[in-house]
This record gives sequence, C-alpha cells and structure tokens, in this order.
Amino acid sequence: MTEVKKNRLDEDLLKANGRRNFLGKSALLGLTGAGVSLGLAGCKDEIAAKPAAAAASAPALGREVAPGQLDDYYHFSSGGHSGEARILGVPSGRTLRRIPIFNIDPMVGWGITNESKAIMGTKPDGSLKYTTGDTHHVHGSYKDGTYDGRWLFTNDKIHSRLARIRMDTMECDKITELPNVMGFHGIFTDKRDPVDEKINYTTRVFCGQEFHTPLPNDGRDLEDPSKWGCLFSCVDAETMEVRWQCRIDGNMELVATSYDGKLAGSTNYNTENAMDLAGMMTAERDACTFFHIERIEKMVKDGKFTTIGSSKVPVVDGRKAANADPKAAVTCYVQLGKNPHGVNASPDGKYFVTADKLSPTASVIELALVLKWFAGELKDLKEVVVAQPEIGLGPLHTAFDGKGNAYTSLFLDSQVVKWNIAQAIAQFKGDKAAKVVLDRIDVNFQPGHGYSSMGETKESDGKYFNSGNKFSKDRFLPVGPLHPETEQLINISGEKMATIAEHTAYPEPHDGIIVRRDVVKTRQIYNMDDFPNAVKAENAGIERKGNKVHVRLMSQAPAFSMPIIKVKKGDEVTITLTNHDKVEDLTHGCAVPTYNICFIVNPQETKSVTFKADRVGAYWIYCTHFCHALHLEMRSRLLIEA
Ligand code: K7E
Ligand code: CUA
Ligand code: CA
Repeated sequence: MTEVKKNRLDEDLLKANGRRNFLGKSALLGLTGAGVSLGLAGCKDEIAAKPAAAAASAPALGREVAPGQLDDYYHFSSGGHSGEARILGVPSGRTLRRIPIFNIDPMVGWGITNESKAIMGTKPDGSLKYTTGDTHHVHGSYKDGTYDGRWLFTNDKIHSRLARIRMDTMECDKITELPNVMGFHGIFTDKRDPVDEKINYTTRVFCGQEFHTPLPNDGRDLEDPSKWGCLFSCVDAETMEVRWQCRIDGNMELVATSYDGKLAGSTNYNTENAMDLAGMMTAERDACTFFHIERIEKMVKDGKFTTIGSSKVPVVDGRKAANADPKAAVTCYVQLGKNPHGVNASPDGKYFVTADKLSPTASVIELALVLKWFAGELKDLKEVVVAQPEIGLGPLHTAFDGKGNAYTSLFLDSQVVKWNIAQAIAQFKGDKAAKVVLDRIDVNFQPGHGYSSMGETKESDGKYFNSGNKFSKDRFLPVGPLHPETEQLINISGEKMATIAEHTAYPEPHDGIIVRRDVVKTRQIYNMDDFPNAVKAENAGIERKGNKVHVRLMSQAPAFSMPIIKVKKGDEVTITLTNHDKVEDLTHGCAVPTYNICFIVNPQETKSVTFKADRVGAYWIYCTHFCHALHLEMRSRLLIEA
C-alpha cells in the first residue's frame, strides 16, 4: 500500500497544503533535481518523512505506476499521418486507447460500419470519401479557463477537416470539411465568449490554413499567385458548422486563443506570400496575425462579407489593406522573428508566446496591448511585443508551469529550454542583470511540440512536461528503417528539469494535452435507447424487402441470437447487431469472412454493416473479441444460396 501511495499524486492533499509549501518540505529533505519526486509530493507525511536515502532509492519521479494502480493524468495525443488520436497515461506512458478518426480501424470497425461511415463522409456509391488523414493538434473544450471534459477537437491537415471526439466514450462523433481551405494546420478552441459574460465555455473552434490556394480553387488563377489566399475558419463547437471565415495575407501555422475570448492569434511564416521554400525565407521578420473575434462576428451580422465559389460561409476581409484603421480593424499583423512556428497562451492569461523558428528567439506579446491597439490607443503596433529573449536554435513550441516559467522546444539544439517570462520582459526593458534562461535539458532527439500538465489552462500545475521528439535513432531496439518516435517525460516541478522516462510512439504524434484525471468522466456501458436502430427481442430476426435483407442480431455471451442466417445471392444484406450484455468490459466482435467485415459492439451498443451477398457458400460469422470461455464457439452460419 505504501508503494502505491508513493506513486500517486493526491490532489486534495496538494491543495490543502499548498504546492510550494509541500514541495518545500521535500526540498528540506535534501532532494534536488530528479530527487524532487512528484511521487513524494503526493504522499502522506509519514512517507515524506522517510530517511532521504530510502527516498532517493525509490523509482525516480513516479514513472512506475504499480500494477493495478491508475495514472494521474490522461495524455491526449494526435497521431499525425496515422489519421488517429491516442490516449496515454501519465506518468506511466502506457497506451490506453487509440481513437480512429480519419483512418480505418478494423479493431472497432471504424470506416467499416454504416454509423462510422456516415460520420466520416461517403461518396454517392456509399464508399468512403477519404481514408487518410493527418492529425496534428488535439485540444479540449473549456469552461472557466480549464478543461470541462466534454469534447476534444483535432484537425486533418490533408483534407482540411475538423473532428470532434466526445470524451464520455472517446469516440469521434462529427467531422466537418472546411470549404476552400487547404493545409488546415493550427487549431484552438475558444475559452469563453468575447461578449456574453454568461458564456464562459467553448462555443467555437478556430482553424488556420497553412497553404494558400486560388479562391475558389477551381482552376482559375493557377499562374497568378497574387490572387491566392488563406482563410481563418470559425467552426461552431455544438453544431460543427462553419460559422465564418476571415481571409488574410500570408498564411497560418499554429493558433492560440486568449482566456477572455476576445482574441485569437496565428503565427504567419509566409508573410512573403511566396510559392517556394527560398521565397518563404526572404523576409527577415514575419508575423503573428491577431483576430478581433467580436468585430468579425459583427461584420458577419451586418452582412459585410463575401462568399467564395459554391460555399455559403461568410468570408470577412482580414487583409492588411482593408484593416489599416485600428478602430475598425478585424486583424492586425504583429512583427516578430523569422518563420515563427508555435504560439501559446500563458496560463495567467496575459501573453502569447511565439517560437520564432528561424530566429533564435521567442517573442512575448502582451494581449492587453493588442486590445489597446484595436481601441486606437497604442501609437505603434510594435509596442505589443514586450520581450524577445534569445533562447536557442530552432524554437518550435512553448509550454508553461503556472509559476511564470516557459519551456520551449529547440529543434536544432535538440533541447528544451526553461526561461522566465518576467525576467525576459525586464531584460527587454534594459535590465542587464535579468536572469532569463534558467535551465536546459537535452532530449532524444530533436523535439517538436512540448506540453505540460494542464499547461494550456488556468490550472497549469507545473508537474510534467512531455517532449514529442521527432527522431529516436539508437534509443530503442532497431526495427528496420522506420524508427519509432520518442515521447520523453520530464519532471518540471523542481528548479532543474529531469527526464523521468522515454517511451516509443508510432509515427507521428505532434501535439497533445495532459489532462488531470478527475476532469475526465467516461461511461462504461452504453444506453441501448441512445441507438434508434437497437435490436431487441421484439424486432430481432430477418426481414426481407425485395432483394434488401435486414438481419437484426443480438449478442449475449457466448452466443449470437441466430445460429443460422439464410440469404440469396445478389441480396443487399444489412446486419444490425446489438450487444445485450450489460457487464463492464464485455465487448463482442463480428467478422464475416471474405466479405471484409470486422467490427465490435461494446456493452449495450448497436452497430450495423451493409454488403452485397455476391458469392454463394457458407460463411461463419464469428466473434472476434475474446468475451467468454466459449468465445471461440460464438459463431453463426451465414448461408448464401444461389
Ligand atoms: Cu509543430 Cu503540426 Cu503543431 Cu508538428 S506542428 S511538431
Ligand atoms: Cu463474443 Cu467473443
Ligand atoms: Ca517567412
């Protein structure tokens, strides 16, 4: 029991004692660096009071989560060009779930069942419109400046789609394709409404476009790049419909939103509007484009917009020429380093921090000053940049610890650098004694995103930092030319950063969020009545209408409700399967050999598949998911007669 407690963070205890106070106690025991154990921080006094030597020999920093014990955090990660999202445990690094979104996953039947196909989108012939996707960023919905555990959103860069995942079942329930957008990359949920005080939760998702194209992209202007453009899209979080778009100069990389709901910002590395690599690097400085949400929505309301091609979505003009007057502007372009990549909001709500990729700097933008500029009360937009510390080479993304420190990934230096925002501001004002950079740690190797526990919320707790490393080289057993990537977990609770663990990741996660486990409330069993097509005793069986045959099947361990199913060659067969088991974790599968069908039904869940019975013969429909001692015997004969 003692072992277990050592590896668990006790939130209540931390709150009761005050974190600083409590870590102070550990520090008094002479534990530094890796020795400032998060495990210890969460344990009761009698454990903390153990002799230092014994504590130091304990597993470093709570990476070990004992068998049967639970992690303290969920890590929701994107999956890159696997097209999925993932759930891991922190600190163990255990993979808990993969969530298919834009890809096909036979384990659950995603892209195979009628219900998942309807969410993914089909062509007129019923086949999937797309089977590939590229997820980069996962962000949660907010309430009062922190996660509310309702939804996750992620992007598909290949086909410019936004997906929503409901967090009670961890399943994708909606996908929206953005009109006239190519290279949808940056995404962020809003944190409250800019106008209505009562709406203190997420109602919008903002989506940036990285690749400019002709607008509309219908063959016109192929040779005239001056007419190409990029759109910033606002999607309604509830309906998942695109509310409006804003056309800008340049492009959009990452997106961030302010805690007051008034501003969204996006890094803009191609202010040159260039068409090739060299051209995109000609300007010495690029920008962060800011969006005044309230004003854009007012313009939409007042009808001051255009539309593009066949899309009916209102498009507001956010280009520089149309936004020279601060008091009327819907956008502004804040100059900063060269080809900036990440932009992240500090948990105190005051700043956006950009990572200036091709400059060795981060730029700190004070949001109150941006609003002042929009109010016409700031002489020069340049004044909104209040710090620009030199932090190292290839800065990409920044995370926060809630104690005023920033942690920026340095791709070229293959490091994470810890620096202090207040000190950076003091230095920018001329304080030569300012101590900006506090620590550096080597990572293995070359980090992309880094993110901290609750780091993108007002509850940023400064415990864990995950470095998503792009190369693993020799860190793991070689498995052929394709290497895994590395998720490197770092303890940021002390003065010095310390690596806790490295684990592999299937390519290629980019970004993620680390969410306290109490935020997430999942259900274990579905409600049968939530499925309009649920099969119950009264409607189970075979129904034929012409050559359309509906097989209504139930599963209850260890049997399907029909031992034999007879159809005729040429029939269009729909199998609807409801799992009548009401036991947690009792999932059944359903596979139809040679018909390419494989899916599962969780307790009280209903799913369906439709296929053409175009080959005669006997086919054993069998349960794919181990469910019972007689799991292997759980099958049903499908006879297709001539
Ligand atoms: Cu830096 Cu797509 Cu967020 Cu990759 S992006 S790392
Ligand atoms: Cu049902 Cu295995
Ligand atoms: Ca550039």
